Amino acid sequence: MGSEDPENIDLAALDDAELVDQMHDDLYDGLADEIVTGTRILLDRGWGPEKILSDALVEGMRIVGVDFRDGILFVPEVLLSANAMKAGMAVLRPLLAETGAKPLGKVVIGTVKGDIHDIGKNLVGMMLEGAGFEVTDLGVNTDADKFIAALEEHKPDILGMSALLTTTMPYMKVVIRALEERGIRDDYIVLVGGAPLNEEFGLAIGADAYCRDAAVAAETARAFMEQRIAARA
Ligand code: B1M
Repeated sequence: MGSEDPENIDLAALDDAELVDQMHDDLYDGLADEIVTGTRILLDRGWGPEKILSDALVEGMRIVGVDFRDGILFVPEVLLSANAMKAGMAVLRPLLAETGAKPLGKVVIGTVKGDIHDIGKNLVGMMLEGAGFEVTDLGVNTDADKFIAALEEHKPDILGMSALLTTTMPYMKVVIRALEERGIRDDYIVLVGGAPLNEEFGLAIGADAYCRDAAVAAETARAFMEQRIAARA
């Protein structure tokens, strides 16, 4: 596959497994148009958005991550891959967010200070919208003041924080401490996630829960929200 000119490949002529493999290659090569086309073809073939996300896009990004770690890919190439991933996610977003129901609760989410990784956070936001939450996304490199200003403005039920770097994950504790100092920590359900975190870290910093992936984030948010609604009744 690698040596074939992607412009000469008729994606629609590939069977599902070949198309998913080709999409991994196209994500690796940062080909956003091809990722959009491949995503649309899989949707037309009846694939659900969650399956396309996990099998074609997230798995493709995992492969990129391995070669980034091993020094085979560098930041400019990985940025192109990230753009291609986002182009595919943009096609799926309205399908994942389709709910029609009254919002279950509100979420404010952001990637913490010093960290510009946003693909995972964006995915979590999409899945939360799909689970019926109204989501305010603060973007990347979010400091404690910005989180707190957003909590005051939007009055959410849940605060979500994302970190992808071992150097930025401790900043989550800084945000939680800032909430404690203001006496507002218990006003919010605090959920954290990101590849270098684990459950132990989540508990150690005083979050309510660590969420391994976007699906778990949506399930966890829903479970905490149901408890909160029951406690109000
Ligand atoms: Co970066 N990067 N990166 N990077 N990057 C990692 C994270 C790294 C593991 C790569 C590696 O070495 N293998 C490594 C971190 C090592 C470490 O800290 N231990 C790393 C590094 C070192 C860096 C730089 C320092 C590189 C450099 O400049 N020398 C630099 C840092 C920049 C900064 O932030 N200050 C950097 C830059 C970049 C790019 C800009 C090129 C690009 C980001 C583009 C973007 O996001 N717009 C990038 C990328 C793409 C990656 C990898 C390859 C992929 C991350 C990703 O999008 N994964 C990543 C390797 C990897 O993770 N394997 C890597 C797909 C995504 C769907 O998964 O983000 O884990 P993930 O999200 C999941 C879960 O974690 C969870 O749900 C998501 C969906 O299922 N989750 C949450 C995430 N957030 C959540 C929040 C929640 C709940 C669940 O709240 C409730």
